[in-house]
Amino acid sequence: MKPVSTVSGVGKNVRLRRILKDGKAVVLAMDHGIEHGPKDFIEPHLDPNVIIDKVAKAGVDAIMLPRGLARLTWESWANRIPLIVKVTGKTSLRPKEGQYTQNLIATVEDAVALGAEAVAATVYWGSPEEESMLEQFTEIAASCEVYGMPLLNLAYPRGPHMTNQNDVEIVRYAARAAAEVGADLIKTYWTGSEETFRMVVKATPVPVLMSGGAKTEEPRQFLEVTKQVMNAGGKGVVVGRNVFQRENATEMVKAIMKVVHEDASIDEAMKLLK
Ligand code: FBP
Repeated sequence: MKPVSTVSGVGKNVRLRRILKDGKAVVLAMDHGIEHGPKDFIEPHLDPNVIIDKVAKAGVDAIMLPRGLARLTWESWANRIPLIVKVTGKTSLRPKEGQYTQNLIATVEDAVALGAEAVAATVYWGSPEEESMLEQFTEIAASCEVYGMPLLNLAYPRGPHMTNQNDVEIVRYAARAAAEVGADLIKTYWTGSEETFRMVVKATPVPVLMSGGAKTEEPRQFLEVTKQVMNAGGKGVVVGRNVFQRENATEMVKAIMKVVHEDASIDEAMKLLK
């Protein structure tokens, strides 16, 4: 007997396929204006429309924005790049004690209203605020089920007691837990090697994307990590600073796309940056 699909289940699949067309994706993350402040952007990229246009030209698979930024920039991304609305956030201006949680800054309904293809929400797994973050995530997940909206969890292990948040056992615990509470996609930390990242992927029954991290000194270093993520069975990357802190953001995205979608060698991908 053919399995029966729910209407919202179909909606999730349709939207997911608009992002992960071949099962893989390169997503531009640009919530840094909230999370870190404008200091994260190089001068020519202070205008978000400039960077959105540059990554659209490279054919990036999706863009992750907070609600307000999505609203202000819609003419740059509409009909060019699938939108993921990040519905949780915090600033780095808060006191230290407040850094272990994120607040709701948009709703799933906002994402629907904006024409988004997915919603993203952070959980700081293991944080002193994990309890309330999980309640928040559960409510977001429930709304996503209603609207057929795929849900990406930024699965970030974090807490004052954590000495190494990139430790494979901690990262794979967070990624696995995220899948178990209903995430359709996971974005999590690089664990330092292909071998350990494979352990994360194996333990996680939904696609795992690597979270970019601070800009590497050379573009090649980021491409090398991306290559290892893909070799480990990862389904792509969600990257911010490694793209928008470089003037040649279009070429950088093209190079990352080449590794993710075409299994290109680093040398081949580097040719796009020459
Ligand atoms: P990057 O590729 O620049 O690391 O972006 C990923 C991201 O999760 C952003 O979505 C977010 O703004 C930032 O990192 C948060 O970083 P952190 O929590 O380490 O301050």
